[in-house]
Amino acid sequence: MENSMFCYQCEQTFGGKGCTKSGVCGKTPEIANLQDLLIYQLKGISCYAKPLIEQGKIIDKDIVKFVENSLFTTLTNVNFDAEAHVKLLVESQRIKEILRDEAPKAEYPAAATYDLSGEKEIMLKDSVKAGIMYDEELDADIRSLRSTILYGLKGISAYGHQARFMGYNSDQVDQFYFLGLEATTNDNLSLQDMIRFTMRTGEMSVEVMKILDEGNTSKYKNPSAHKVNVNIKKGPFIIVSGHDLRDLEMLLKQTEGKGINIYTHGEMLPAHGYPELKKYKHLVGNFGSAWQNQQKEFDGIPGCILMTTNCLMRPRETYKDRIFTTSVVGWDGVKHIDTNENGTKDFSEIIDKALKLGGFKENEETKEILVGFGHNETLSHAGEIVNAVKEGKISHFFLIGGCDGARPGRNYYTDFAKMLPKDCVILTLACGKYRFNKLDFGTVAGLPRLLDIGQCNDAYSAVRIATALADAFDTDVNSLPLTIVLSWYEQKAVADLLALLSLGIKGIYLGPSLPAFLSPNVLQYLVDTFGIKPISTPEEDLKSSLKQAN
Ligand code: SF4
Ligand code: SF3
Repeated sequence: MENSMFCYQCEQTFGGKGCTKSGVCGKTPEIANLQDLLIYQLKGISCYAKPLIEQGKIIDKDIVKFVENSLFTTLTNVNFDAEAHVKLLVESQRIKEILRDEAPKAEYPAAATYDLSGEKEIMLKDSVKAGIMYDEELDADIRSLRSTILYGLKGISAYGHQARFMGYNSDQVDQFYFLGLEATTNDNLSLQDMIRFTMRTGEMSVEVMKILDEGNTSKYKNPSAHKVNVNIKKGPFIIVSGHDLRDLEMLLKQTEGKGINIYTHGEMLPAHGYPELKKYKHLVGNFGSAWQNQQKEFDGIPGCILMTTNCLMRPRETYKDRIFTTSVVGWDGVKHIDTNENGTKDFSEIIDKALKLGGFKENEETKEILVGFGHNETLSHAGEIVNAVKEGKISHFFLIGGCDGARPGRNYYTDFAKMLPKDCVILTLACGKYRFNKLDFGTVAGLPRLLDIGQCNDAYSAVRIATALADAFDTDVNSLPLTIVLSWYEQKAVADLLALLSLGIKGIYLGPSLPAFLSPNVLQYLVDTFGIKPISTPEEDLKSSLKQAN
């Protein structure tokens, strides 16, 4: 038993069905099983929290934070450190007991009444009953919706964590962690109830992205167009990966005047658009490409890497001593930078290491790409865009966004972008953009044809842009000449997809493959209700999206 596991939460799941011996992502059965048990504990905590919320009680923010951090810890490519999981598990029992004492006396599900042992061996044994497939009798569609809600919540927790670190949160979302988790263990809920909870998860995803946008744009001001060098510069350096802008800001402050160049990596690229971040002269450029190439790109580099969120892959020995993690990210044996009591971080160790490593020896020729087209910047061109559409200069908008990944089928997104007629505008977000963001798409009606909206959480920005355009054309988002082509990999993309569905957005193309956790009936429901289309070939999908618009 100890060497078996079951996980099907991400797109690269083994055989398109489930990882059972070890994770394709590098997750061991030990980590996978500890994660199952941690989720089980969160469900138990939520069973006690729910009646308290119904009585009008506000759940302590430290408990909310714990649930949020724990959910985020179990998101794909975040934490691979067994000890970090054991610590969270021990804390989960303490919290469960507090809420158990406060909650009204009643019958509670097994996840609530279960008491965790403090020993890892017993935790691992007990984790069997926390497995996704443990209850063989469970209706396949209910299991599917429970998983969908849980993965949506994981995505939400990542955004919630990022916002909270800046001092922003939504009480509604905070409460929903408990209500959503409780729903995933509540045998009395019907399929209809579960569908309602799934849509509610989407609404909460919109809400958390909105709060995060508020945090990012109030702290770092609205992104504006900015050219970013994607080649390297001579000198010591630190590469910052992940999504967390506040980590980047703290590091920029602490490296000022020290002769260290800071590069963004992966999902940190949009940081260059924010005025309060791009003002730092030593934020010199963007390094590498999307997450799945990190082992090759970081191999033996003469500098350091800071991972602020996902996606972390198994570090090769050639850079294991120079990659650092922070927040909920972790890998057994990799240096972790903790948060101080006052919420700040001390980056001196990574700074010293970067200086010691000496950095790149030569400058490469500058090559620039354009970022910074969040809702504010893009909509500052709304008048021109609307006129260009009316004059027939722009025929169609394509939002090609989402996660990147390792599978060869992902060339679809490159081919698709390349194939678009010259009078089409491409909006993009999240790390899937690396499939085409270094290509030159030129301009249309005086505007760049490729507009980089930002990170995956900036799906909120995309929604703002689409809604504003719909208003300008006096129509609704579904009637715009707009096609959404989503690539998914991990659970933030699940949260993003649910967000779009909860807003009633129809006809989304989804790929590169469909989630293994969608049962045939649940998938059919999504197809029937929202017209979700699995991607086929770029030629076919382009033809049908342009045809539909005419
Ligand atoms: Fe497999 Fe993805 Fe789960 Fe990793 S996160 S174990 S790759 S399904
Ligand atoms: Fe990428 Fe991991 Fe999803 Fe924010 S960094 S999108 S995959």
